[in-house]
Amino acid sequence: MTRLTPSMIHGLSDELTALDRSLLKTVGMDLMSLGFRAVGLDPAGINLRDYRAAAVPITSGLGIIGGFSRTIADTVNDMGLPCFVTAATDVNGFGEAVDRGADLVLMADDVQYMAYNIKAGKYSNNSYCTAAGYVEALRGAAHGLRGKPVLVLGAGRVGTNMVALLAAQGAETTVADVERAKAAEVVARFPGTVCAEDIEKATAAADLILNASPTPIKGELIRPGAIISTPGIPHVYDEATLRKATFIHDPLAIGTAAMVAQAIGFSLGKEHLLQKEAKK
Ligand code: 2YJ
Repeated sequence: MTRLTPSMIHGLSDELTALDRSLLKTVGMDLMSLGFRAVGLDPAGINLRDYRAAAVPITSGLGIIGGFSRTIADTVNDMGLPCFVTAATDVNGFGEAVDRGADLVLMADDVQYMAYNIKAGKYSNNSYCTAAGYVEALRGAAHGLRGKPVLVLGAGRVGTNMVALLAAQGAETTVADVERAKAAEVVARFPGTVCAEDIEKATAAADLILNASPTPIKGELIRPGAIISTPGIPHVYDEATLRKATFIHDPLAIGTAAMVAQAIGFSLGKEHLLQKEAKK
């Protein structure tokens, strides 16, 4: 995940209702359902009001990003899980979260963004959950991925997790990275996936794209009617490009929703697992 800036975060809290509405329309799920389904859990029958979460501001490294913890807490609340921002930061803030009865603690430094389930003693990781959230969103928007060609741009941590998830779902995956060796390494790990010979040609031919690279796709390369599920930041397109394709993007909420879902899942029994065959 690229380090977010206050301007990337500004306004996200006010857009959560619009995000839920747009997700329902494009992927057929709201943010809460998307997060749970992304990590293989059935959102039905999970009462998030039974839990409490805390977002702890972390000052280490490059320090606090204005609005980061508040936006996380608003996102978690939007999912139906009560979440507060601790007044204290860092280790002291973690102590405050425990003292105030939090079950989950969300916190990020410059390297790691995690949701820690205190009772289970396990944490969910942002790279995997971001990949899972955006693959699930693409699956919803495309009405299934089995047997369908999908292009993954970027063979970093998020891209690699996407390829693994697509392989498990039986998609026909092509991987592209400006560092071809990185793409080749991922392809070697997941038999059946292939490396793009020419990134621009592969992009122009793709109907389903997961963009886990730090570069927005050139507007002129986007095929009309394509579905582009893109955690990558920056994500900047002109109006004409936005009309040409379906874009699924949010700088923070989708990854956070999947992290929260996975962290809650550490406390849930097997009866909450989605039936495998239900995943087209
Ligand atoms: O608490 C704060 O306000 C800050 N310490 C938040 C820092 C947010 N961290 C990032 O944006 C990192 N790039 C996260 C890397 C996650 C890797 N998947």
